[in-house]
Amino acid sequence: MTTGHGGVHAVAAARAHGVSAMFTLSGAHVFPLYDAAVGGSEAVAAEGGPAAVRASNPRLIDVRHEATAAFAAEATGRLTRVPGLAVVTAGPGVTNVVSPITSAKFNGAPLVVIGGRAPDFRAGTGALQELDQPPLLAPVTKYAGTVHDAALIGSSVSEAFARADAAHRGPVFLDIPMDVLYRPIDAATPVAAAREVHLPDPDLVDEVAALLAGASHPVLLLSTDVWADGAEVPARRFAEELGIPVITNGLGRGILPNGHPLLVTRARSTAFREADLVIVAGAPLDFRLGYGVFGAADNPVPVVQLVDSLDQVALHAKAVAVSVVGDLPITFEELIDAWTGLVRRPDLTGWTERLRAIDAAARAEDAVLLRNDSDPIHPARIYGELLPRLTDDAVVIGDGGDFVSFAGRFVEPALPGRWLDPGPYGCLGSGVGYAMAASLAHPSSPVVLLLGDGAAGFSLMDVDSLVRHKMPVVMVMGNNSAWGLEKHPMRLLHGYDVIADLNPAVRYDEVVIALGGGGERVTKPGDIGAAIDRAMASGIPYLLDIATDPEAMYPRTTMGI
Ligand SMILES: Cc1ncc(C[n+]2csc(CCOP(=O)(O)OP(=O)(O)O)c2C)c(N)n1
Ligand SMILES: [Mg+2]
Repeated sequence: MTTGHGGVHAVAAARAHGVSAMFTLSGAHVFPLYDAAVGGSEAVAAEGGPAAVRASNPRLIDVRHEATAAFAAEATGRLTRVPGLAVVTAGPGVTNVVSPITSAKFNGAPLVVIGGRAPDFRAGTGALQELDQPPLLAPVTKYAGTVHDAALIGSSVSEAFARADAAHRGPVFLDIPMDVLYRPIDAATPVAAAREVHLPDPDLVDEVAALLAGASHPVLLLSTDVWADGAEVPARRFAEELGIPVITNGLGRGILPNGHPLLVTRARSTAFREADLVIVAGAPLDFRLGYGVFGAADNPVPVVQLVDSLDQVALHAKAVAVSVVGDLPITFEELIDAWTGLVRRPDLTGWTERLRAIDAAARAEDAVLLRNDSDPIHPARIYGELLPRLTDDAVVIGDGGDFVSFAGRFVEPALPGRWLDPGPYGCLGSGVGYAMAASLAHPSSPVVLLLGDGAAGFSLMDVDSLVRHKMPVVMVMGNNSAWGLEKHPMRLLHGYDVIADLNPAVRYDEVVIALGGGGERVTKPGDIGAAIDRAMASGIPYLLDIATDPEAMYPRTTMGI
């Protein structure tokens, strides 16, 4: 039994689901949630202040823009595989988190957002910030609703976490009217039920094995949901049993660590063009995967999809031969069994070696770019200096356009769950929130945030939050004084560009210093390495504002349309 106002019941439910942080920005509509997080006024009085009682409760992480709070909660779900929690005040607090909630939807990230709401007893009379919020969030959540009964707060919040964490993972929004949230009540203490198990259809698993038996040029793509579903170990074992070449993307990066003999990410276009079977595990068949068309458009390569839930099956991709729906760890285990049971198992050595050679050649070309000595600095040189300084446990986060696209090409993580990009929704401004989540999830690992100068403008004020919460994020900015990933495409489409230039005189490093962090501006390629060393050794949020060549654009093959 739990006794107290609604905040106590909501926090008890969050705790039952393993939540250890509440990302938020203050608002009176949600004070009871803070009160519960610090243990109530008696505990605060006994402990001599709220800071002292934080340790045994979900830690309150307060920020300067609600978007940062919700991005941090989204990234917590992605990195830790425990749903993240953001709490925002009524009205503008809620409307400020529509973009991060949508990102969570696109990323299959387990996220619960609790919003304040004007009191029910004032409904329709014009109370401050009164807005019917769930209809705004309904299209971008798995569920959006209002809790009108104080007795149901605990069970509703518990249900919200269970829904967010069920396949296919995603965001859930609840708002609680202020009078309901403040009402004291006794209710059963929520318990988190075990996740439901979804077994793949064994006949479909056999069909995949049969397709593999007949394929001489198969390719396996490992993506975000392989990590999200906790399938990284069986997925790697499956790849190694088959000797199948592997490409990774999203949070699937690192499942096969850099240097693994089956990892042929840099031979991706040849692999997809010449494949006779493509197995896509844990990713939608969207623009990043050519909408599921590999090989010749009029005679595409058969595709196998391994997904965690029925709504992930691509209905638009005509080349899909089999879609296996089920928990991905079980699916991979059963595929290993089916494969080892085959009478004839094709030898993939020649095919894998061919792709490895192409991958190695591409990396050798990269090595030249990474040493680029041009002045102004080419963005690739920044990665040339950064890569040897990244430890295996480093978390690398990208927020920007072209500068971050280079990262996608050059940074090959050594461990899974250590790479965060914005995902297919492509929302700039997620970086500082994502970095907060990484600092909490991996407090002893370096957290490196790669920032475009344009992207930085969305959230740089929240470096103040990094400083206050002692999160020593290393920010590496590729500053081309432009919205590069718009400037170059506009030139391509229109022959000129407009409103794509940013002010080259802005000192982003000084902004960070003013907020209590450290920073410096770098203009010479030879100075980058030592500056990264200083940033990593500083122990504080530190921004390297590295002036790069505005003309150095990322060689893009798709604009995502
Ligand atoms: C919220 C949001 N607004 C606008 C865009 C469109 N957009 C995509 S990339 C980009 C340019 C990013 O510039 P910057 O961060 O400086 O990186 P650069 O391409 O210059 O390396 C813009 C404006 C977006 N993706 N998200
Ligand atoms: Mg830029």
